[in-house]
Amino acid sequence: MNGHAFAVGPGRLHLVVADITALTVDAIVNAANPSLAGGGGVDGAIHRAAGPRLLAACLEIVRQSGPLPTGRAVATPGFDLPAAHVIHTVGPIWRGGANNEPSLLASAYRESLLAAKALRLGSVAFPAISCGAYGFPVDLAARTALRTLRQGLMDCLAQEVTMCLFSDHALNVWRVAWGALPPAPPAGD
Ligand code: AR6
Repeated sequence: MNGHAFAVGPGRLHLVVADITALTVDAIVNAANPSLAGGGGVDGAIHRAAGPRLLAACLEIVRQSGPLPTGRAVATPGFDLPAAHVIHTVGPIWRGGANNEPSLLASAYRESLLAAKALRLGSVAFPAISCGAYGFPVDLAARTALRTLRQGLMDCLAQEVTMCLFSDHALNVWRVAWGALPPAPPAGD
């Protein structure tokens, strides 16, 4: 698999090109919408690969708790996927950048890591949340996501975090963004 790995605190960040539905990790993250009823893009691919029990589990969550707000996350089993769990999150729709989009995107990553931590999972793979149908500029998404994932690794929310990109071009954008990330603030700040 084409990719890179970087040590972050006690953990590691991987940047890879892959179909996220094929990854053997404890959890894959789904870039869902608030209805959790499936959709296109990575959401559709995850539902197809997990089988119909995933939709039933998602609809039950929405029946009990209502639609999933943007920036929040919830976990289900992975059913027919190689990953044991799916963490569903909702990224922001890009509306020009003045509507809190970066902090909502950071929240989607952070809340997904917190959901993984609550289940004591070690390895989590993310797609490029909001970078498809939701139209988030990829370079800003990469910087926002990578800063949040770096902090999550330093906070020991997971041990192995994978950014699963869908093209060599995307991998390169994310690799450059990782290299250009400003240093992390010292612990305690
Ligand atoms: N593995 C990894 N990445 C993928 C895969 C895959 N199998 N398929 C697509 N991507 P999107 P969003 C990449 O549109 O922007 C859905 O309909 C894709 O190239 O899936 O958060 C939901 O139901 C892109 O870089 O998610 C929502 O309504 C990234 O995944 C809405 O779209 C995210 O693209 C969410 O939009």
